[in-house]
Amino acid sequence: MEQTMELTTDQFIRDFEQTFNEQQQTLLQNATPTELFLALAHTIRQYYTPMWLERNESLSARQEKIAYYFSIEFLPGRMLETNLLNLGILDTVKEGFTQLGLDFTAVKNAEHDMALGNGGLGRLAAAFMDSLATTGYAGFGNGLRYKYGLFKQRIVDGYQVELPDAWFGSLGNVWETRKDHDAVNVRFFGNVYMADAGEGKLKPVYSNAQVLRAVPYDVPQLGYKNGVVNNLRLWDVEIPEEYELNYPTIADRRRVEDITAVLYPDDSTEEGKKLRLMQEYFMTSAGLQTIVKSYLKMGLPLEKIYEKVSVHINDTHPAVAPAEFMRILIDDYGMEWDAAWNATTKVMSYTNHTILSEALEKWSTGLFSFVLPRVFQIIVEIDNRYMAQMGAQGADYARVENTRIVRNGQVHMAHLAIIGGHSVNGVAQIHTELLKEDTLRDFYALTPEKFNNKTNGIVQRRWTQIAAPVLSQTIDKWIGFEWRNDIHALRALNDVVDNPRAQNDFWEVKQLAKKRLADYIEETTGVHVSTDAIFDVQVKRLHAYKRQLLNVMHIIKLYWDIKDNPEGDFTPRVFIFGAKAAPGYHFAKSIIKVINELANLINNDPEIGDKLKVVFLENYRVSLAELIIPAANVSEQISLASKEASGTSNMKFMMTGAVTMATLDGANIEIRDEVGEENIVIFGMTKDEVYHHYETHDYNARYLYDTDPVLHRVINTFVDGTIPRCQSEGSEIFDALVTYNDEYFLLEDFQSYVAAQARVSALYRDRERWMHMSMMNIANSDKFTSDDTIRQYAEEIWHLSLPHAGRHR
Ligand code: 26Y
Repeated sequence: MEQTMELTTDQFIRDFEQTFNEQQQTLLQNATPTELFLALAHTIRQYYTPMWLERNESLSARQEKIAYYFSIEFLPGRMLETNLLNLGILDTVKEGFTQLGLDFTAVKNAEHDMALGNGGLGRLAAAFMDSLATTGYAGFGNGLRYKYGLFKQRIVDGYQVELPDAWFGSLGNVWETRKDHDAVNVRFFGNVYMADAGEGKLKPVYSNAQVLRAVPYDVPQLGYKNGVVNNLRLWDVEIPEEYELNYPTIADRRRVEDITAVLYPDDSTEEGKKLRLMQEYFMTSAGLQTIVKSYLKMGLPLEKIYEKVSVHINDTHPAVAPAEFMRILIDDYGMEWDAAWNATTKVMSYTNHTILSEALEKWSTGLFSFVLPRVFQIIVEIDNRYMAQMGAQGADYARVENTRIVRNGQVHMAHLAIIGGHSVNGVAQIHTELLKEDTLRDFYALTPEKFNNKTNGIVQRRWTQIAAPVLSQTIDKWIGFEWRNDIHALRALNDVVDNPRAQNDFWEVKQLAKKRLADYIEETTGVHVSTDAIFDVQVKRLHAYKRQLLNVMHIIKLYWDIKDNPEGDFTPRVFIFGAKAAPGYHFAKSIIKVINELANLINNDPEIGDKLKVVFLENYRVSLAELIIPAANVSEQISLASKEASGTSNMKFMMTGAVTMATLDGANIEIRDEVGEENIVIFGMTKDEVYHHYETHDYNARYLYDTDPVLHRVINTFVDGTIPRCQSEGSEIFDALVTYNDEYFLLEDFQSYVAAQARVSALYRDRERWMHMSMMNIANSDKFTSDDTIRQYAEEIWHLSLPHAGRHR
């Protein structure tokens, strides 16, 4: 049921002016956008605070079951417009600003992105927070309050340079509230032995442990027009007063503060070892401790905690949770092992986000037992009991051995998450199938009932109503407003995809978005791009498996086509890239350098002119995505089949009318199923073909390089001096592709990609056909709403009921 705040423009202006005067003590006209932003944010806080209090009261009065989403990343981006939209007062506030003669856009841009995440996984966690509040489910987030978010990327001489992202800087995070009374202690290091506690019981005694204080900061998560406010709890570290003497110097204190200082800027491989393990345990332990405490306040028996609490483990980073939960139940509250284990496995569930086994975290037993001695003992006990139980059931020995937690001197975190929980899910159909048949096949053979799929989703409100307001108005014009509250109503657009006037409207919308992006490109890079060209976009983390390099190879092919035949009939294209590379990922950084130098070469060649432009936009992040994605004609989703678990930007492009250039990977497959084969451009190997190569070892990149003259020339371009200033990067790429046999099969997919791109050019020239495709994508994008994804989590994994949301429901 829709419920918006009742707020007139006049009332808003009065509230805003009063808050501003109290805070800033200057004249509105003299205020900077940042000062105005702060005053506006505080005005909004006053609006939602009563709802927040009431939500907490009603949840505990009703003893509602709560799901806690544990994630080491949350990537909400800017919150101002989302909060206004969800309160139902975005238009009122914009109107108020107009009446006050203030520039709303400048104020909204003054908010720094909250970038406590690397990419897809963190953005998904933020989307789920929005959707939990919007659907009304009691779902709370639990993470870390990093002082520095994902690094800020600058491009200098074509190279990526990383700068710290001091996102809350000197202003603080305006949305958060510190909750001192919920602080808890977390222990690391030291020795643990078991002492007699009487009645035949043992209790752990710690010596020389380091005790740190975990202090929560709560960030409200507002539901869309329903009065619901959920909670995202982020933990910060402090030194407990009673231990201050242990940290006499500033350097000592710094080492402690390191635990919440930075988000690891890596989305693939393990890194940072000890500190990262400490981060993971810190947020997991602090979160679980407060969850148990607040459960006990209801006066219910601890053995039944699973009736009121679910804990979700987002990827392996919080996967210590089952062991830590056991520790709390047994050591802190005196529960017996069997009752504790029964409760733990019913509480815990886990999502896997990758089939790349190198991204499934493992810790050496030496490090783990040094940092977390008591938790390690518990893990060993869980592992022993698992072996014994499986043995007793007569399970296949090799399978059990492959699935155990402690093996070959390593602690396998995914195994702990699976054994210690009742559910494991992948994030797209193909990904879940691959987990079952490959990555986690032994687990699937032993406990098939735990496996399920939950295809990812996106907060569609952000990608239309906020990022694409003109598109949204045009949708209103053709099908009415209902889709804003019920996204499935968007399907009504299917009726007008061939209406010439509608096509014209949607064409104009895209042109406007392209103009907005073209202006930004000119401002930030100095490159002029024509909005008559196809805007062809690939934005995502830089990773070999995502194959930005395949895109580059196609661009090189086009470059030679034009050079060979400057007068030829050519469909102009602007290729737009945005991508951060993990600071230690050398190859990824080389690709960035090559893209930038190739861009220089092409953009400054008068013979090429407007036929071809290449742009690399630095510092890709959520707020930049909001500018780029609605302006795309073509969405590049070209990962090697089987490697991209799902992808989520593919869904955002689809919904704003881009046509997807796709391999049959991740959620691309489900996008094809929604829009139909004719409204997406598919190319490349299938996952079965890829796996066939793995099984037969028959792939020969050098043979392809030697025998295909086009490919030969394209690959030589990396090393023959055509692209200036990147000799070493060029030969690194050459070696990866030819000498080391092309791990991600770019050469094999190249011709099929080139042909698919030629199809795109031809389709774009047929405007009716193109607009049909584009509008079919918008019209059928409702399947990917994270509201529905989260409903499935809530019903099928967490078993939540839908509480009556808000005051007026
Ligand atoms: C181990 C550690 C260094 C690490 C840190 C971050 C490992 C993984 C990650 C992040 C992974 C990630 O973002 N995965 C993406 O998750 C999305 C949401 O499910 C998927 O759409 C996307 O395909 C997947 O790559």
